[in-house]
Amino acid sequence: MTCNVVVLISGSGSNLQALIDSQQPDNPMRIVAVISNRADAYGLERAKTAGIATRVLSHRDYSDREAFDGALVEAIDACQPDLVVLAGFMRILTPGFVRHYQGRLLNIHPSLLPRHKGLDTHRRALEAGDREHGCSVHFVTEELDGGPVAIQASILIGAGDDLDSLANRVHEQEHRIYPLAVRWFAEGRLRLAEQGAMLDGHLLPASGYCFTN
Ligand code: NHR
Ligand code: GAR
Repeated sequence: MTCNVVVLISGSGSNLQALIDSQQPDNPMRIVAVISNRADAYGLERAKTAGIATRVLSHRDYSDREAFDGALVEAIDACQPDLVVLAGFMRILTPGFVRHYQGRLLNIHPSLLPRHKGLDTHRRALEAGDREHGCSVHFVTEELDGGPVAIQASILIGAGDDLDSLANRVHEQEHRIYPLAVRWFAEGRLRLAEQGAMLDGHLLPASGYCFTN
């Protein structure tokens, strides 16, 4: 009844750390491996410190996205995970990869989806004059940052907020909602249905389960 999780990272891995810290006896989630597409990702050190197996697969060693994703699938499936978690993973995944893990692939995105899909979200929220910003955990589908949202956390943008403060405040929320979403999935409470994300047998709204701050 443990839920084996493989985490994909590209960078600092603070979300990975939050997931590591959530591994408590009462949580059925267990991280079995961390895979990075960058050898210098600090998250690899975090995993090693926690005694978790690591692997580096550099996208530069492959001729195209299909080849990289094929190797990635092989590395992931060798761990037989129940769930694959993108935690600051910066490579867009091919439709074949996404289909292979349909319903068991989660991402955390630093915006209130469907606003600000893609990169550089904090800057875009500031430049748009948004009053609210935040982060979303969503099931990954073929549409980039477009899959059904499971949980969202919002914050109010203050007059004193700049890029740094905003990123920090959103990160704090990420570290709260990602472990929760993964736990819900591990407990069998959260799943992807044809109509969208479901929690405890009920269809969630398009914005997912919402925390406002
Ligand atoms: N793949 C699919 N198919 N669908 C999603 O929803 C995905 C995905 C892969 C990653 C994370 C996503 C985010 O939360 C994610 C969601 C990378 C890029 C990107 O443009 C965009 C969105 C996300 C992640 N990556 C560049 C690329 O060419 C590389 C950028 C870099 O290396 O810094 O892959 O924001
Ligand atoms: C997080 O803010 C995450 O939402 C974002 O990258 C950061 C990774 O931080 N993800 C994306 O932008 C995906 N394109 P971390 O490595 O410290 O978890």
